[in-house]
Amino acid sequence: MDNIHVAKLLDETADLMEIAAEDGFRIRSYRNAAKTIEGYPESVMTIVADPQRKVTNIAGIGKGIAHILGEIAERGSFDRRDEMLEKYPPTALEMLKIQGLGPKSIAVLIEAFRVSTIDDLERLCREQKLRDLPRMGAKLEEKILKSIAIYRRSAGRFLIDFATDTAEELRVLFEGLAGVESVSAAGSLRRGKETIGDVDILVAGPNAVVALDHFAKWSKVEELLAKGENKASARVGVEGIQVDVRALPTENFGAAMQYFTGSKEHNVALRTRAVKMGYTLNEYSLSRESDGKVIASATESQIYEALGLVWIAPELRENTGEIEAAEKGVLPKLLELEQMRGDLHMHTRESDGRGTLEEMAAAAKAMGYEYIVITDHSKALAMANGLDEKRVLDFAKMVRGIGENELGLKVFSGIECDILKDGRMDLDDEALGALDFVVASVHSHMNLDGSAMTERLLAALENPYIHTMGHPTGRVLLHRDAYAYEFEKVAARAAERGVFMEINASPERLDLHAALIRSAKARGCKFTISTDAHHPRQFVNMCYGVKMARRGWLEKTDVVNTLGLREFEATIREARALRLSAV
Ligand code: DGT
Ligand code: CA
Ligand code: CA
Ligand code: ZN
Repeated sequence: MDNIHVAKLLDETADLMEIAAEDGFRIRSYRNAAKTIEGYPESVMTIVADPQRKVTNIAGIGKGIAHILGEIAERGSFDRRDEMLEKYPPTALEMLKIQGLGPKSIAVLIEAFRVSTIDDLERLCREQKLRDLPRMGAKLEEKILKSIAIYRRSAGRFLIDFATDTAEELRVLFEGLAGVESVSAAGSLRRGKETIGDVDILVAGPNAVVALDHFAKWSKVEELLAKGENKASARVGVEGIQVDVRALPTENFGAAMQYFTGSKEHNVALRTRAVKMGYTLNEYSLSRESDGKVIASATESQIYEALGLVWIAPELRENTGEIEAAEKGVLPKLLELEQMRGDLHMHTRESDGRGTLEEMAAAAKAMGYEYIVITDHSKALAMANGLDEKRVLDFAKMVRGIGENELGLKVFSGIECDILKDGRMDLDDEALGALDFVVASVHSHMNLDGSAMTERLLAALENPYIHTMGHPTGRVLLHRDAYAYEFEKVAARAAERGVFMEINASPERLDLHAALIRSAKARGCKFTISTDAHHPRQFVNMCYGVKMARRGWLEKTDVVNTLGLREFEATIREARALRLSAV
């Protein structure tokens, strides 16, 4: 059993113990152990099995957890977990995924109505039964119904970083097999869509079918769904993500890549165009209708060119104007990951991050960056130990004291300052003015009505010290929808004020999404792309932010942190000076 699976058993048991309102200390010890095990570089089960070694040598694994790990090694479960599973249906775990429903409420609902499924829960809310219970009301019923809708919509979809890692493991598995020449992801993953339904992998070569055999025998396959002559599908890993692997000869690779990359809408439009030109287009080739002669099949470029188009980047293939632009030769020269020069939103141990300033700087340097901005939280986020004015001033002074080459790249002082309910900033002007760069974000009162939220954000934009709007819609993928407001109005005002829009590259957010990026650009906005890293290893998420930017048709010149250090420094200073002189 791999570490992720072991961690999941512990976490689930902790969830059930929470529903049972058990001792918080014990629950926390399960959770901490789960976290440790999930991030541990070596298989914990291997250590358990080795009589020469002790799992208790791992920091955070005590005797109690070690005993549990022994049970898991023996029979794949442990007493405590079995007890809890007897007491509560496994669907209780599913209900915890519904926002607004904590373990306490679930315990009450199970007690009062014996609810055991999401369907039960939905019915109870519709029949307005929850409002009769203590501390529950009509508002909660409404909130739960909304969360159930989000849950249903997102069930069976996965975050892009997880899907990317799965695809990468398969690439490593297939590449180098005799008879395999190329391996590539297709589908929504290749288009860089923010969530992924299933992972599509294409394998080409004179004997590409060997990949299907290797796939079917892969240790991570939980359930083989189908295996045919040139395709295999399986559910993979504890999470059960579906993977489709297709094998084909090299001469069809381009046509297959084009077909299986999609989107469906793009393909329909392209096929219509082919038919008008007297061709047929399918996963094997672009061919002449009259005599079946193959016009193009080996590469995507050949296919697009034969259709009178330049090659269209996968991120653009959503049939939102890309075919027309390719025909006219006016596709954007899309932003590239290598063009990013810095990261402008990150947290350290000063607030809720896991690394020190030095550790973050070292990891950013390894990304090849010239500069970073440290942006811990402001005081309104008390839970995250946000900074008050005094700590901000001390921090700004400390950062100014760092020598030019001391950390190998320039570190700017910054803050992720909360936008309060009325649109004021959480820190006074003196503190904000002492910092080089300010990200302004909403973290509270996210359910204001649309017009109040619009007013709130417009008010925030009047503050002369802020540089960028952090995660501008507040969505959390698969969990929370964007908060409601008039985005166009806010974007237009941001453009006037010279305040940038952030594209938050965290795979859980990817906020802004493509359509909003295009809308903001049309209104004159510039953008920052940042990872919001809470750990040194999260800087690599920049690639997902860049994908989002590309899906929003952005070029290098649209993105502020593609600038070299001196230009970037001048830009953020001048933007603020301009706003101050306009006051
Ligand atoms: P997903 O998996 O829901 O995140 O989204 P996709 O786009 O990866 O969808 P998927 O896996 O069903 O199919 C991959 C691509 O293959 C899709 O974008 C277009 C193409 N494709 C697959 N089946 C069909 C089909 O029956 N008709 C058409 N036109 N295209 C298809
Ligand atoms: Ca797919
Ligand atoms: Ca698929
Ligand atoms: Zn934030």
